[in-house]
Amino acid sequence: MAQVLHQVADKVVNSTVGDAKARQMESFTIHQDSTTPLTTYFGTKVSDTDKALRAGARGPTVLEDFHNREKISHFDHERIPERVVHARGASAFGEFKLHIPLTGITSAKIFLDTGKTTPAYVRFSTVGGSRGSADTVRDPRGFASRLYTDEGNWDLVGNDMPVFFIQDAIKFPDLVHALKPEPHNEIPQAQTAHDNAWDFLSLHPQSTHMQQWILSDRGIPRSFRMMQGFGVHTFRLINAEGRSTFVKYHWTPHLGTHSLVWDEALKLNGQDPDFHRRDLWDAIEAGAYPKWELGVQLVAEEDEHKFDFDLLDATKIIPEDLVPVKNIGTLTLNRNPVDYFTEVEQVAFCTQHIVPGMDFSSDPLLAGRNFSYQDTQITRLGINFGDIPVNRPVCPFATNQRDGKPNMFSKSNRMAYHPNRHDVLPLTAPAEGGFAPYPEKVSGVKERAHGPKFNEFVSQAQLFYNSMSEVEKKHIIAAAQFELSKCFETVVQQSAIERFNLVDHDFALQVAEALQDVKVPDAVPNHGKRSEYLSQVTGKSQVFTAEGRKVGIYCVPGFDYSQAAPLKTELEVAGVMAKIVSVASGAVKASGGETLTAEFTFENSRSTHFDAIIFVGGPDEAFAKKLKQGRLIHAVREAYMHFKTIGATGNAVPFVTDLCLPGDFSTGVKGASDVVQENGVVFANSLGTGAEFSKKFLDGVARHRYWDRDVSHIAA
Ligand code: HDD
Repeated sequence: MAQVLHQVADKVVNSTVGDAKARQMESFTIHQDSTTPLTTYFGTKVSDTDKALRAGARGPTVLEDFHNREKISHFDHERIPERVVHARGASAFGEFKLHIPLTGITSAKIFLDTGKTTPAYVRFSTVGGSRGSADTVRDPRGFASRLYTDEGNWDLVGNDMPVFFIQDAIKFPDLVHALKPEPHNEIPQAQTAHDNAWDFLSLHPQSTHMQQWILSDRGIPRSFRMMQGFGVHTFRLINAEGRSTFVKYHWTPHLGTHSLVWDEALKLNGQDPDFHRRDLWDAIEAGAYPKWELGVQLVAEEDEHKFDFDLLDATKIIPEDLVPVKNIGTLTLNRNPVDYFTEVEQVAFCTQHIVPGMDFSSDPLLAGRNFSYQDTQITRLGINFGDIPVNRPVCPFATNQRDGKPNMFSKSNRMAYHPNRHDVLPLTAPAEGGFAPYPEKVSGVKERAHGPKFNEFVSQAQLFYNSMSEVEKKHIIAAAQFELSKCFETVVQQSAIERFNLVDHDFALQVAEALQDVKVPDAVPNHGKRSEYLSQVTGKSQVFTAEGRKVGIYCVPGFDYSQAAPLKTELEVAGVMAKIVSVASGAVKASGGETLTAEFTFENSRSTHFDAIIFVGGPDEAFAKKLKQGRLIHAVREAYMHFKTIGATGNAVPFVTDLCLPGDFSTGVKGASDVVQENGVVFANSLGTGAEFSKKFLDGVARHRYWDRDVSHIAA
């Protein structure tokens, strides 16, 4: 009988707590507390870590101090190269549950077994900025997901936009060199608003469609929790008989797909550069676990050529109007990492990590990625990056790969080759779960070329622009004006305007209003087609909910507890994170002596930290006067300008209505206890109608923004 040796068997802790990945990670976690004395790396107890060993109190420091040398030397090597792109990111663990099996489409068990809960991991990121750059810059967002399936890790390394700038991976170094800061002075950080970026983009017609996506509100998401994710490429699913179906993957957030406004994004870059990672962390800590549906667009092999675009072209979507997205499972993120460096910085995604029942298409962008990711992990982490806990599969695994640095596991198998005399690590046939590539028939001459449909660049850019609501179009125009106005060479502006003109003449004309030196060419036809699914304002699959939103309840000390406390509870019952904001953090006293705990202060936060704000009234005129301070006036005006819902109760009402709705409502509410909602300002003199107030306020929060505000109620 063959001697069966297991090469690397993970010590999965014998516990029922958490899923298989959590238990595996726990087995690699070092716990240190007050019972563990400080030692050197090699176990010698340390009695002083604050003063180096010296020859006399004022004498030279001696080399013999091994603790001093170990400490400084380790510190000197603490950093690893940051990711060349997507350097800034945040992650969470979670789980995936299938609810609709893809029977007959694939043999991948992850898509067949609805009874199974699969451990999951997602890293969200910006693309262009360095590790320490701000979160709310205009950029695509990475949405790199990993499912630790029973058949190996499946990495779907996508973005929050369904298309990409380029069609062929050979152009990726050029793209990144152009988008990164200018090489001579490394300015600007984490932005595409500079000459090289728009020079590259306007000289590459293939980026025309992606330009629309980054200029649109998609480029400044409200939250990682409110972003779609897309696999971008066309992949394949393979069934047990070896039949292939083309597939595009979509992650659709339960909280809807929502964005910041540009002014808010700019301010947040300074006020809270960690806005997105904090938002994800806080939501998970609060138990408000973000969820996404995994959707698939399936195209039969024989339908490959029935579209007017090429399925292998990553600058094209398959419009949902043509092929519906079928949601098949739910991803929930429910666990924050324990240690950022080991679990986020060292996660190594690879597009080539797929499992049996899946395969690639011949998309030339994907082919290059399948080389690049493995390659970059070697530079970042070393050849044994697969041994790092977050990268290890939870299914049994064993390879004949050996050595390399550092290598932490002793392998008892003495025959690291195949075949061998004891049949250690036998191969597995496809029927037994072994991976089998799809036997695609290929033929052709060796040439540097793409299919003819790759040469059409404008149609889907027009489709995107045409599908936007008026307010979204305004945002695209403003974004394009901002970006190009930061390009200092007219040739770059001119070239971009000419490209924009091919998308839509009116769009180009409006962008050009902010650029003195450009000439808009004559109009070219726009096909006028629209998609029902692309707008974040009117899109068919858009979700509007107050759940998961953050509301600031502004309580000046001496506030009326009976107005604030029930409101906080009602908001929380609706899934809102309701935060008290006051002059100082900690317990804030109400007029009756009761307290609420302030997590934010008027000075350490701004209205930008919240999706909506509420001002709570107090007992008398003296209290009402206290509201009239610069910081609070600014909060109201800023929230109003950012189209957010603003609430006011009791005698805080005139303070808010005077600022937001001068004229009609300057004296507050018409009927004493009526709840009024006027252009996103919700107010009630008395909270006898508390539930009605909460309902109207929550309806406003769910709407996301009151977009029509910029044309109405503007103070003269
Ligand atoms: Fe990439 C990282 C997404 C094209 C080369 N990419 C990276 C990450 C995401 C994407 C989300 C971060 C992974 C993480 O969180 O660790 N990349 C995309 C998408 C693309 C794409 C959606 C187009 C559809 N990428 C692309 C090409 C190449 C690369 C064409 C190279 C030819 N990408 C890399 C990389 C990175 C990376 C250099 C940097 C760090 C890493 O891989 O792990 O290899």
